[in-house]
Amino acid sequence: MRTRAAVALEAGKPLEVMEVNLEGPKAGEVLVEIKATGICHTDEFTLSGADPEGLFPAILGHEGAGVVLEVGEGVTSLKPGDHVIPLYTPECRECEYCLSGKTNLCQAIRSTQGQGLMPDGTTRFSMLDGTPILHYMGCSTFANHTVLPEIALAKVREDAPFDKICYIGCGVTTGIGAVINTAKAEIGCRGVVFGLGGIGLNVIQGLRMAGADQIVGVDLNPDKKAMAERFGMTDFVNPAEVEGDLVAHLVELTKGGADYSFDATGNVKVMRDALECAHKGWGESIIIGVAPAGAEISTRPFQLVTGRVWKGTAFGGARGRTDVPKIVDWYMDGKIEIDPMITHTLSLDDINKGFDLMHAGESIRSVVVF
Ligand code: NAD
Ligand code: AHE
Ligand code: ZN
Repeated sequence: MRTRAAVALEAGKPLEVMEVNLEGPKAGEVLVEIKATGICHTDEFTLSGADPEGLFPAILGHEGAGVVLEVGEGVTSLKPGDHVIPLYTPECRECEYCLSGKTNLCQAIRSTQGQGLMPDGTTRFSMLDGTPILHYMGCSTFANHTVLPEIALAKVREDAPFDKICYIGCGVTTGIGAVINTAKAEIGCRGVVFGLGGIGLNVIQGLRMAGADQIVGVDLNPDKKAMAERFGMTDFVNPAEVEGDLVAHLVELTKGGADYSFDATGNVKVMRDALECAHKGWGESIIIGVAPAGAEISTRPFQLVTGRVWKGTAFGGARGRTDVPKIVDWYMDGKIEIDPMITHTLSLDDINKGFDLMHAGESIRSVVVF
């Protein structure tokens, strides 16, 4: 079939919206009509050329929601008409990682996914002249139709609006999951969140759900303050306005340091500050941000010797097929909020405006509706 997609032809260039060829689903695969997709900073990171796994030409996008149109041979858990959210972290429930019970990082298809290919080592997308186009994070949601492995789709309820629940495909689950699954934050804790964008706001929302007493937000952009307060931030710190040392300021503000701190910027200097503002003896710092190729984190080992813990999280530690339908229920039941964070809704033709808004710091989430 043919479909319309925004294609990343090369790093650092705007996406090009065009008709592309899409082959039907092979065994174990599912054809999905994407109804809406968010634009995450990770899409921008890969498009910029900073991603060591970035390959071109590719169809980016990993924060989508849609409807199953067709299933390949052997697919048993989904049928045409089902509403689904694509999962860049699949859940096969069979690999060593899934069975460990210790991680959400299913490895069943990770190697081909990282090469922009389906599990059989081929791509379903091509240009009209036959040039192959690679998949991205196993999702490629910047296309009106895409093909995914069955294990990379969460089936969700049919009354949930696509243009909101697409955000659960990455930002919402990553932020809330970082608090609940990775930090396992407890009632009465103090949290510090660096970066109040599409992920950081969901960390704030997660901390509020967990019953945190203090939620400090740190961002260089003061325009992010109001939205963060709406989601539960109790104190705002703009590093550009702090006189003296930012870490010392945050330790004082939190009366000894954060029980849990989170980096949602992808900046390795910020990651260090996040670790070092964690409480001596027990504070945990969770890295969410994705750093460019070649970037490395550093700190004095003494920071860890004296009890701080450095951790990371992918997709908020969520097991997608199990947890994502529950998070959709939380949204539909009013336990979490999504709507105010979706600041812009765009057509596919205008997708590059979503990247411009992100660069300008004017959006939280832009969502493309097909
Ligand atoms: P975003 O662009 O919406 O937000 C980033 C925020 O960080 C902005 O508000 C910006 O002003 C702020 N910021 C930038 N530099 C800063 C600094 N030095 N100090 C304080 N604040 C600063 O991005 P997003 O979509 O929220 O993504 C955030 C990060 O999380 C990105 O690196 C993204 O790739 C990553 N991410 C990781 C996962 C995961 O599973 N680990 C999932 C999604 C996104
Ligand atoms: N490809 C990059 C790393 C990108 C990365 O860390 N991706 C996160 C999800 S970001 C979603 O917005 C992730 O899930 N990582 C785990 C994994 O297996 O990819 C690089 O540096 O090579
Ligand atoms: Zn993302």
